[in-house]
Amino acid sequence: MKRRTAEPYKIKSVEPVAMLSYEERKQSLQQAGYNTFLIDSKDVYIDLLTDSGTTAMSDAQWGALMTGDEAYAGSKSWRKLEEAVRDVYGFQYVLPTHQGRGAENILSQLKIKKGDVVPGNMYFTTTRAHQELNGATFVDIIIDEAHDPTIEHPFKGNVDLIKLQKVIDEVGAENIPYVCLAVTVNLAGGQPVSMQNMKLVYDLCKIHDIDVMLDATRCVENAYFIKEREAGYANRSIAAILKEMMSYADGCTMSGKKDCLVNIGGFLAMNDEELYIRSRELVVVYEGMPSYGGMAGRDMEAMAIGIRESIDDHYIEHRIGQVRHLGEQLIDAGIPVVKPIGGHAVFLDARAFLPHLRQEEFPAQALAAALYLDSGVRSMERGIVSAGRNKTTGQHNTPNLELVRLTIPRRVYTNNHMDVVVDSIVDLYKKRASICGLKMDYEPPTLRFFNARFSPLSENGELMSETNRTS
Ligand code: PLI
Repeated sequence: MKRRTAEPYKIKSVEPVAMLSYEERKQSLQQAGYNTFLIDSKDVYIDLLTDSGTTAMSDAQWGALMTGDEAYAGSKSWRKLEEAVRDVYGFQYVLPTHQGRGAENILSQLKIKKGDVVPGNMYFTTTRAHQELNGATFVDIIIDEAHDPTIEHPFKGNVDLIKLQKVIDEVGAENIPYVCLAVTVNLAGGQPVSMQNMKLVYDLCKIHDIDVMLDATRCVENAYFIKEREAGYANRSIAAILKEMMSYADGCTMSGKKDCLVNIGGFLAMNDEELYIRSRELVVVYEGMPSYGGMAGRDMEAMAIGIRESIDDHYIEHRIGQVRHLGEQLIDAGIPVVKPIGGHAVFLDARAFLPHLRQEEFPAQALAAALYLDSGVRSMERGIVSAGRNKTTGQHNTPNLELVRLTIPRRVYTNNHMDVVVDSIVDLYKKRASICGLKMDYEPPTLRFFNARFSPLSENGELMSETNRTS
């Protein structure tokens, strides 16, 4: 018999969660315009909206908050953070930012000129927004398999080197400010990039004198998949794998709110001194002094510790295991999900779940709303709404992947919570034919998924049949 393992932590402090009735959830959903981003957290039972900034900190991190040095300049806490980033990731120069998009803003402003092309392994919303705001066009160079939720591939986040070479040939290396390589790839389903692929991308870029900038937001999760799946890495520590990954890049942007195990913060890191000096100037303009960059001293203390905790082999094994605990039960129940199960979330395939809906009826948005209505579980649309509109034609971008993301906060929920989520989704799947599409009543001009409002397309105004409804 396979021996079971449990969470590698004890619970020291608890936060009660809301358990609303069906009628109360219905009201909350209507008030939120059927957009899970707009539901108040007090009305949510299990919150799988995001793994961003939702981490439970350790006792060591909470303890360190008291030691935060809140000096405006030259904070001791900053030095600890800088040292942790250098030790764990290996980049020479580090600048703090208030979160990941702060680093994306600075990098994009400094590297991009109007008309440039930024190749990347699938877009991320804020990352692409900053590239576009600075006049670049994003080109997707991820392998084709990443766009098909049913294909099992151990490294579905890999770059297709032929696609990358083609972009270089077509637009010229001088018009490619950098290649943006995400490890893991959020919108592909938390899928990893192999070490071999990272090295090949780096080698190709160096031939053409193009920088590789990592989106390192979930790099520790990526390292775990390399250890598990790539020949030659099974006996290497996560710390060693992570260092090697970073050696195939010129720098990175980081949202500390994910793998750095904190609730706020980020950084921009690089090896190029000149880029560092220019970045430092912009940090002062947008973030604050280069010794706090939008973070309080106590936040930097917590992040310095979180970075070191994140490379603990037991922590990361449990983390990926919990995501799998949810995902594999759904697969066993015949629920269509993105395969293989990725690092930070399980993604429901809304096209396959609700085949009676057209993409313009926002199937993933409707499914996320239905899940909340059924059980108070909050998830997130990652499909046509998140993809926004084409800059030139004004039409909806229509991604192949029309997904609902069940994102698992780090160290927050137990596997019992995951089981409750499974039960709700299995019940919903039985009555999926009764779930109707949505129409968009309000569409914000940028990053529309955050604030868009919807209503059901059914004649009676209900999102789904109320027979067999939960209490
Ligand atoms: O939310 P920020 O600004 O700290 O980080 C932006 C960001 C950059 N890259 C990637 C891959 C992300 O996933 C990311 C933020 N992700 C969020 C908020 C999420 O819910 O996935």
